[in-house]
Amino acid sequence: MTQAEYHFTNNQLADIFDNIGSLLEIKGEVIYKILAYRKAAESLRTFGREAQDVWREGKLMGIPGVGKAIAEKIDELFTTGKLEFYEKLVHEVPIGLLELLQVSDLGPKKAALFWNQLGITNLVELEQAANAKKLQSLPGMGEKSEAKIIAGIQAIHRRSGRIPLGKAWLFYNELAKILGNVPGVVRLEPAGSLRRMRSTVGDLDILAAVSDSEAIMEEFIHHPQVIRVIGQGQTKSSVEFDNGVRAQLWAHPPERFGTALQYATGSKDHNVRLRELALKHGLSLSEHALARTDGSEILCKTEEEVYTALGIPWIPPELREDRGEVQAALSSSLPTFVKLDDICMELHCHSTWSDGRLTIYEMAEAAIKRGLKILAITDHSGGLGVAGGLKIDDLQAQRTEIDNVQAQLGSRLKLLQGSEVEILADGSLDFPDEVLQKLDIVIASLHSSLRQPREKVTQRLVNAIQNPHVDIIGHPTGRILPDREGADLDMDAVFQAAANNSVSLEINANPARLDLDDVYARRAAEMQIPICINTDAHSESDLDLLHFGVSTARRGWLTPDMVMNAWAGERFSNWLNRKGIIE
Ligand code: DGT
Ligand code: CA
Ligand code: ZN
Repeated sequence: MTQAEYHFTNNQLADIFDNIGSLLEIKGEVIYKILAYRKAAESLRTFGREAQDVWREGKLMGIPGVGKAIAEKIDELFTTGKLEFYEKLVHEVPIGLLELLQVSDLGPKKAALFWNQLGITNLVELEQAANAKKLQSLPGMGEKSEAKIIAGIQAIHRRSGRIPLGKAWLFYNELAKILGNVPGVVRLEPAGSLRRMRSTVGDLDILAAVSDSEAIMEEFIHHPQVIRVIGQGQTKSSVEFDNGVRAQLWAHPPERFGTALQYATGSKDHNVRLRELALKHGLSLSEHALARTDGSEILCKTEEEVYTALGIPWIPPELREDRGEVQAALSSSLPTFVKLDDICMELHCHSTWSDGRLTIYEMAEAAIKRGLKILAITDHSGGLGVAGGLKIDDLQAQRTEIDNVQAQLGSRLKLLQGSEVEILADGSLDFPDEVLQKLDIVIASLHSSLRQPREKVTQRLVNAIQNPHVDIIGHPTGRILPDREGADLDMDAVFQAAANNSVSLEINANPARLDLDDVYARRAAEMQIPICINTDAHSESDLDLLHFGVSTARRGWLTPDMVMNAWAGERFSNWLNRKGIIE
């Protein structure tokens, strides 16, 4: 028997149950019911398999935290794509109230209070009421708590300005599974800053090649997570989701998909350059069409055709920021940029010896699975009590384990023993030189006292770079996207020191970091500083974050020659031995 089946990931199911829990709590439902939804959500998020597969086996109730009531709801979602209970609930309790819960220290009780007493149903209304000083006279509230709410809303505005690339990417992929399957859709591609792989994304741009856009537009605006439809049309619709993400869907017929994709990918400044170029060729380039002066259109199915019509080779999306790429294309001097397949080493990862989840052997197998040839195990140093770090005495035992694993692996993968050694607040390193000297590779990183004054924090990094045993500076600025700025570093001084000592600077591929960023990476590479791209993996799936780092490198115009993880073994070992220190 075959029947229709709707797709939901575990995270999407969990979001629904979390929302139900919160809405019930605002409604004033008894606590055990609320907790049941929360528990199911939590369990789904950490469950190792897709709930949909378990459902097909008829074993939903085998998932921890999933009892009969929840299993029935999951079943309803998979078979109908909807959940009547949820729809009814949303009818009773406005879903916009969930936005209120994102304000720090604002729980369901207060959300219920604002809703019942003032009729507030979303964040915008809450902000208006707070600014009009209407909250302070409510029971349990006061001037202070009102001011706190205003500050909390402002923090959200700052935060929700841009979405970190990692989140945007994951969410796009979830949407794409649904939108790509709408009948009639020939192609679906990300566009905008997401396709250019900017470290943060303002809104998602999604482009569909489809002759009749009605079905896909309907699917888009009725997606279960949509909380607001901002605009709606045949070629473009725009919505906001309950996770704060805004997205635009552009639909164009396949015969002009290339023109549309080129336009929607941007950046705006790149497009302006192309338009100038088009004019020089007696053409006009717009959102909809590439046309000759007589008005006749040049249909471009692919982007390559657009660029060819303008007399230049296709330019990779990551480069389209008007940073000289059009000029380089015109003079045929665009180099071949590093790509995922070029990377054959991971030089920064953690095992169970510190805070990683996999043993050294498991990490090695995971690396082999991904085609890597060299893997450096770089657990945290724990000399001065960094949580979970290795003590000096542990290093010998770890070396023995690495040797044993190496013997098992044979020539499939070369393991290096390294350390991610902490740069302490006073600028010294967490391990003494005689310990560092025995390691195959040393990463020095800042994790604490990032807010020191510029001179002091810069000097810490420069000291580390000048240490004869340090090979790499991990995530150099220490930024965390989207909120935590990096240390106030004098990057020129850092780059100069790195260039003088041939110390590598890392592009940390974790999308919460992407540090160095594209602009710094480009400058560093121009100064002949070897760049490395590492995932800093703490688990197997972290290794799959590599592409974010590679895209950042491409945005920084890096060629394989500039990226150490793409070097041949001999060049790499020569560099490791650059100071003539034999390990
Ligand atoms: P974002 O969303 O702020 O991270 O940045 P983008 O680059 O995704 O920009 P967005 O979403 O405002 O627009 C998507 C694309 O549409 C953009 O990359 C290029 C194109 N576009 C938007 N506005 C204009 C415009 O005024 N002129 C031109 N030529 N292209 C535009
Ligand atoms: Ca965008
Ligand atoms: Zn690390």
